[in-house]
Amino acid sequence: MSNPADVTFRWAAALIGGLAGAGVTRAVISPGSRSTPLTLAALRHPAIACRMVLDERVAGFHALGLAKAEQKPVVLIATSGSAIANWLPAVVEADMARVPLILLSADRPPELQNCGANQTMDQIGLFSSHARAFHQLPPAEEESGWLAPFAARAVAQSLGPLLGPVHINVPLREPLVPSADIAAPKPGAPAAQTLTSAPAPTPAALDTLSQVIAQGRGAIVCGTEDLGPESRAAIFDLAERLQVPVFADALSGLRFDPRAGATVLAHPDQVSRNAPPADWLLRLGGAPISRALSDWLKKAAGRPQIVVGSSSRIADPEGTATHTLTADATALYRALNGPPAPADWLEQVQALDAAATEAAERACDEDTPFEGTVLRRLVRALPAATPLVMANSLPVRALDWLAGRPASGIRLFGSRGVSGIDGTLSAAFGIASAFGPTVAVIGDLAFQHDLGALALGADLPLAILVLDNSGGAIFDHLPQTVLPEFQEGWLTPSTLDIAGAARSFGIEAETVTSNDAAVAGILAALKRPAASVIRLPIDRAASLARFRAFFAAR
Ligand SMILES: Cc1ncc(C[n+]2csc(CCOP(=O)(O)OP(=O)(O)O)c2C)c(N)n1
Repeated sequence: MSNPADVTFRWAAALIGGLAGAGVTRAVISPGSRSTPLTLAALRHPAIACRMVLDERVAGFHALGLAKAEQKPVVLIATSGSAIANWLPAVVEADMARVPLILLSADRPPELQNCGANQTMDQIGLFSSHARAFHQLPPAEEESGWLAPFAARAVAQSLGPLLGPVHINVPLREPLVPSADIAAPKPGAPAAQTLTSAPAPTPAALDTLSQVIAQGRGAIVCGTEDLGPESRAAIFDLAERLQVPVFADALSGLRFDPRAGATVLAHPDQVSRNAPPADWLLRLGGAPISRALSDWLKKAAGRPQIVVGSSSRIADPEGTATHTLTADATALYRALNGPPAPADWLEQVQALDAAATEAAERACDEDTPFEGTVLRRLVRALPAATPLVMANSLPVRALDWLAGRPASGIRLFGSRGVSGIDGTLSAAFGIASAFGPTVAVIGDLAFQHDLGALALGADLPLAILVLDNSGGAIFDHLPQTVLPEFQEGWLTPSTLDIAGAARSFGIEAETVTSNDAAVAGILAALKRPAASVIRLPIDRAASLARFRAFFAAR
């Protein structure tokens, strides 16, 4: 009779081999005892690159960053109990941002459930509606041939029709350590590949939409999703053909694309504060960050607003859509056509954009540390194709307000699924692991929130710029600022020694006192094989005054 630990190992290896056969190449693993067969099978699998990450919350976001960068599912493995509950923040982000993850949770076998066994809880359906599917495996058996096709189906579920996390709960019985001479897992037969693709627009839909965009002064509005280089090219062409402006969120990447022409506004947020409402709107790539832009969409309520998504989740938080469409974006923009808008429309909007550009240059022309200035200069200084990860809160908004349209060819990443300030560094390390030298820009509180991620910094080239404005400076821009309890309840400045904390993880860190020194520090950091932290202290009140002066400029 086979050694039961060997049966369990071969079972886990069949599962991991099935995932590999379906195209999975990365696993992010947190240490634990119950998960031993899964961990060992992944570590010994020839086609799976593994990274061990102690903190499961960090592991979840790290896998999220990797999966976003490589656009394919990444496996998470952890032990039973609270360990896997720490994946939840990354799982909800992956759900809303549509990022494929395979969650392999180790569990106790049925005989140890509901009897007070150590580190045991109900793990069934733990991720609720945030997982595209939940699968409960039986305890290991000799017959494991069905696990490979099962694993391939799980991978397929993570890839569509709506990309996202899939949870597989794996009960594992002791003994957990296989014989020393057990064979290494086989690569696994290649499974059918899952190709993702959105539907092509039907002629009827094209006909309806072409009629909508044939009348008046329209605009294209791109949200925070990066639709990829092909779609971007199709959007540029469409805007040229129709002679309409493109209001593109910074995270969409359109403003950083060297092919962006003069239809792509440099300062869509500022322009939308002053522009008259458009006659029709074509909205794509999710919702934009800018509140002013969202208000501008509301001003055009009642006029045709076409919202396009690549999946059934259509973003229309303003509730002003008149038409929604799920279609392949590139195919749609290539096929749409109509007469050009009246000539004075684009000129009028471009004049507002030129004024906004002048105002932005004025707001950023001195070297006193300021979020806007350092970001405006950074996005122009980074080498083309550098990944730039923007933390939520003020960093991503300051970029949207003041980066302009540098067309520098850098690649933007954000975390706008649920817009948390958590896990930013963990995900940025994932992006650095996939792409090499990467920059992350983050506020002091978001930095503190993800301190544990710094443990990943020893061999991953991440240049971290901390905009240290002594607390949650975003709240200065919100109505809460008038509250007498503002400092205590919202700003919540921290006493963390940011550079010291980084150094305690063995990471090089320095504090700089000018925007240019921060940019130079990041450029130098990009050449190092490990993480570095550059901290730029910023005076909150002065920063707020500069933002306000910019918004007030006409
Ligand atoms: C996980 C999570 N917790 C809380 C919030 C609410 N929140 C939004 S911004 C913010 C402050 C962030 O401060 P910091 O990172 O220093 O950036 P700053 O606004 O100062 O640039 C908080 C607590 C959130 N978005 N996500």
